[in-house]
Amino acid sequence: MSSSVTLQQLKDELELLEVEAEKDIDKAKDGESLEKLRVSFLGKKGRLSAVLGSMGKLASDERPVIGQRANVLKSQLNRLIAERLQILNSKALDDLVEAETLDVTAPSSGIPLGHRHPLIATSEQIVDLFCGLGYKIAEGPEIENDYYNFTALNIPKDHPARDMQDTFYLEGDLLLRTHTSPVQIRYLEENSPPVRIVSPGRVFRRDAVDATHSPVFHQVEVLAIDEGLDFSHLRGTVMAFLKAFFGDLPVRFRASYFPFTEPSAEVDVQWRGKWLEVMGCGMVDPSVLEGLGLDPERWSGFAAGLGVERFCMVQHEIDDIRRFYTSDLRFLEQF
Ligand code: 2NL
Repeated sequence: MSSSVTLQQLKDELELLEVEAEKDIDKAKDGESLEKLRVSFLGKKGRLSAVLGSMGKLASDERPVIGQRANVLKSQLNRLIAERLQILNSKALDDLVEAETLDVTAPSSGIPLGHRHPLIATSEQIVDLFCGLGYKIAEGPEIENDYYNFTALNIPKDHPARDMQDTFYLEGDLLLRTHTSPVQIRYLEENSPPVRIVSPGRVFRRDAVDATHSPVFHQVEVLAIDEGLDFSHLRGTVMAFLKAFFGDLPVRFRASYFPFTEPSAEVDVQWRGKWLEVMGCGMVDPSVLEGLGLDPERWSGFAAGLGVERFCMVQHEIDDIRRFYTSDLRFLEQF
């Protein structure tokens, strides 16, 4: 009958419980199984509670013996569980560290490097060639006013370049520069001749986009002003530049017209059997010099301008100008 519980039986049960609990805790493989053990030994319906529950059936002087032992056992098992948990946790961390070791000697996958846009690379190449001839770089604003972009360059009021159809006008007399010539006008206001300057930059024209036209494109212009400059200096400079860029190709000058040069010429090179127009040039018109307060009887100059897109397309056999502006890495990474 359940009422017959002796002190010895409970002592034996506590001893057995201790031995089994210590063995099981020692064997536990993770926090979850430790928690199950804690519940089965020390929980409300666990084995230790069962011993304490039967204690009431002992004589009153025997109860404290079991009570004390049970309490000592409880804190002992709690401590063992905590210690075991700590060991398991640090072992789990060790396993993780072991599994995650980095091989610092493994070959790297490489850091992807960016590079210059092909257009900028071509522009710099052109600018460098003129720097080699003693030219200084001059740069200026992309937003210009009517005076620097047109009037100072002898571009008449009825010239098509001034038409709303051809120029991006902003507020007042501001506009997006249609060439880099205004940079050179600004430079001449600040510097007295002799000057030799090269001006690269973005320019803007109201063009419909197709394979050869873009409303934004890039120019390089050069300007030399000195005493005694004539067309032979212009021709010699252009020839030297084209030879350095394209190699020894046939070159021809065709008479042409620009409002700011007189005489003017367009220059073609024979590339793969076809004549290709690559730049425009001329002697600076005396009225442009006069407008800058320079005496045309003393000073003369020559100027030339080219489109960087055209040079870059020839250089790399690119057939569509839109490639430059769509930021397609499959295209750009080829350069
Ligand atoms: C072209 C033609 C040219 C100039 C640009 C210039 C600048 C000043 C004075 C006189 Cl400050 N001329 N620049 C002269 C002739 C031609 O460019 O086809 N460009 C893409």
